[in-house]
Amino acid sequence: MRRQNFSLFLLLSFLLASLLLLASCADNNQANTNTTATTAVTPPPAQVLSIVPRPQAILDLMKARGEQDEAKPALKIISPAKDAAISGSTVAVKLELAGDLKGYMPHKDPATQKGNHIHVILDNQPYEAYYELGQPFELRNVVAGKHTLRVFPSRPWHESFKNDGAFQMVTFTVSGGGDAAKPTTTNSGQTMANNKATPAASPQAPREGKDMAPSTGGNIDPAKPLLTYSRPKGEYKGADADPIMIDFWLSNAKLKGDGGEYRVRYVIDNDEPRFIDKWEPIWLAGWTSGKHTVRLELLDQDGKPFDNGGYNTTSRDITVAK
Ligand SMILES: [Cu+2]
Repeated sequence: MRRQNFSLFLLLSFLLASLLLLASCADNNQANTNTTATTAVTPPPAQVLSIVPRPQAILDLMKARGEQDEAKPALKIISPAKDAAISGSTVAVKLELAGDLKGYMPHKDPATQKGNHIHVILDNQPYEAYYELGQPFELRNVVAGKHTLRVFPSRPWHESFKNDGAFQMVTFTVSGGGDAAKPTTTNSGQTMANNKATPAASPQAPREGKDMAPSTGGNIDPAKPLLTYSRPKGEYKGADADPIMIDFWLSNAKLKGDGGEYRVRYVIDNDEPRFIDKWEPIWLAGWTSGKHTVRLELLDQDGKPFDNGGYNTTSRDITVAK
């Protein structure tokens, strides 16, 4: 009995000592331990997006541009012609710009690499910027099949003009087009040259254009409501990353806040859906660095997605680097 008691006493003493030692260690390391625990447990800062007013930098730009933001540019698609049959993988886009321009003219300033431009959309791919209308814009590596082309004028900060006649759409067909197995590329006219059906008879100045990702047109009804996704797109850095503008073109439909029945639903990173009820750009602030997805959808009077050839629901990946 005595022996047992003594053993128990020793054991308890040892345990107590150990606990005290542990406690003092914990005390000494508390700052450390806490930091470690916090980083391990707490998720990265949540992204809380909020709508903010049009940025001052853009307001200043608009002021400097005089009255051209009140322009009513009217585009006409000269090429490809409506329902044109094109052989070969390169489609030359030619546009005519008219209307009440108030000084609006697409052109890239060599110094700033910015300027008014046209957004050119093949099928439902991200738009390409087209600056110098004096020469055609080449859609390269276009695959065989039916395609749609959508165009509308835009400002240097990529906000579209939304007047009647600004937006144009055409359907055309390509035969003997580009290689659908070819990955999306962005580079070099060099690769292009190999693709071209016709050998270059004479060297010509490099044209604006783009190797297009493989796609074909949706079965679209040009008379029905159509939501054309425009922005955001691509990479956003530094001051351009906050806020970021959402902008789109709306055909044959009026939003609720404009006296119609439709709504635009937008979903960022599969977060809770939000709505746009007036056809104008919105600016969202509060983005975290990294990849994000932006989805725009056109909803009918019952709040259901209104389909038109698969174009009225569009998701894009963007990258934010702050
Ligand atoms: Cu743009």
